[in-house]
Amino acid sequence: MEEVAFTMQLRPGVAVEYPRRHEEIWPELSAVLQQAGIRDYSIFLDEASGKLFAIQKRIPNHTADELPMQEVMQRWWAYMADLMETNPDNSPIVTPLRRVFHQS
Ligand code: RM4
Repeated sequence: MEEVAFTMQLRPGVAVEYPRRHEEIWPELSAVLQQAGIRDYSIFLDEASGKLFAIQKRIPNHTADELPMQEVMQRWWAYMADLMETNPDNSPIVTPLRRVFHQS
């Protein structure tokens, strides 16, 4: 399985609200992520900087590239836009990370 990692950025002062909203993640969003082939998805927070580190696995032939077209994804991004640095379409600004070490 492919594994990808990326960063996103929180706005100041939302380090309590961001995890709170994810504790109540919408079941329909979880289902869409699952259907797109995303597995083992974690997001970590660097409290000092508000930087989010996300890591996820993607099954072969995943459709993660089609997630931005999904209505529930767009609705979640609009809901989260007050907490995150975003693009004009409300999607979070994502910086892909390059793997520089791995040990299995
Ligand atoms: C994040 C952000 C990501 C989404 C996760 C579930 O806050 O919106 O795009 O994949 O939530």
